[in-house]
Amino acid sequence: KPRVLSGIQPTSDSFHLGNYLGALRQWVALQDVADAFYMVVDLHAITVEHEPKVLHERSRVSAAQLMALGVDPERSALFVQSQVPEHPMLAWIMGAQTGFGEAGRMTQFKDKSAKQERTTVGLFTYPILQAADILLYQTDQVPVGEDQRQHLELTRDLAIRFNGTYGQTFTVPDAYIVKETATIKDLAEPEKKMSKSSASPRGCVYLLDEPNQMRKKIKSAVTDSDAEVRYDPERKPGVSNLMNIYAALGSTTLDKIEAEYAGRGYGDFKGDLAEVVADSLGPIAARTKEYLADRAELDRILAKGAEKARQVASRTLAKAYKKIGFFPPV
Ligand code: AQP
Repeated sequence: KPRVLSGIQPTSDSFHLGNYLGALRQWVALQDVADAFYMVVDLHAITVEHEPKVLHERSRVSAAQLMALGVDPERSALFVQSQVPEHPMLAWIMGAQTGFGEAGRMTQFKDKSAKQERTTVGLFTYPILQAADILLYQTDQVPVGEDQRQHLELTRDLAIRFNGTYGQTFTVPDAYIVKETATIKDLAEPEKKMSKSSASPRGCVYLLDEPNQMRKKIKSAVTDSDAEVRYDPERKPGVSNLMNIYAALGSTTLDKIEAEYAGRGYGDFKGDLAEVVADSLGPIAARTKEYLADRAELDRILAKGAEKARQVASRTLAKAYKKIGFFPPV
């Protein structure tokens, strides 16, 4: 079975439709065919401003949401990153393999630091920690959205470089990106990716939104003036984004959608999509709440996941320590 690993930041109260279609849906599906490790990456979340109590709670809510979406802790290791100390330990080693200029080329750092008043070194070295996250598990495939492609390339480069210098140590991972849903766009500004930090809250459908809120956001999505449901991401980014969402959630194809709504305008199309979105995502909030009702049990599940993760992570770390000339971790 291939080894799969991915992570998500607990930086908001709810994940959104972009997280779901770009990554989380694949997490759930891959459990059937892979040996999966999924984590809530709280170490990454502290690279931007945060409130400790809120972070702590969001890590739990994030884990509960993942379970509500179908991540099964019996089959996959589900854990919180900070409970596995091997992550920052390997990150230090990987940092020593990374060129300063190489790290400086990461576009996510440029984008995110431009939005911050105060930029931390942690935000700069974020992709190096991410490389360590992935390499610790001898990961074959990393299900992520398109915005993570550059970080995956860096991870591959670092693995190849380390293996070349010190001898075979890490599996070189591949990004697992589903083309059709690789970048879900903001509903209010369809030239940008859907994001929690989007300017307009109307542009982002949260998984924990009330179904009516979801419907409203879909119905008020920005489209264009030619009233034709046709796939053309260049010229019709708004409509094309909605079509991608429809195809993914409604298990249909772009061609079928075009045929179905030919000559009918946007009203019918948006109305139907609003129902598809509300039906698919609506039940997640209640299921999340159920998992949150027993916090002690949730914490136990996460601790068990961390134990399972450490068994693999500690083996890889010991190997890397030996290769680089360190004494073994005790
Ligand atoms: N719009 C998107 N389309 C497809 N995939 C997306 N992902 C994020 N946005 C989209 C994927 O979701 C996973 C988790 O991402 P993260 O924890 O790094 O969250 P993020 O990138 O911080 O999410 P946001 O909303 O984009 O946050 P901000 O506003 O802080 O930048 C990843 O696999 C990511 O590719």
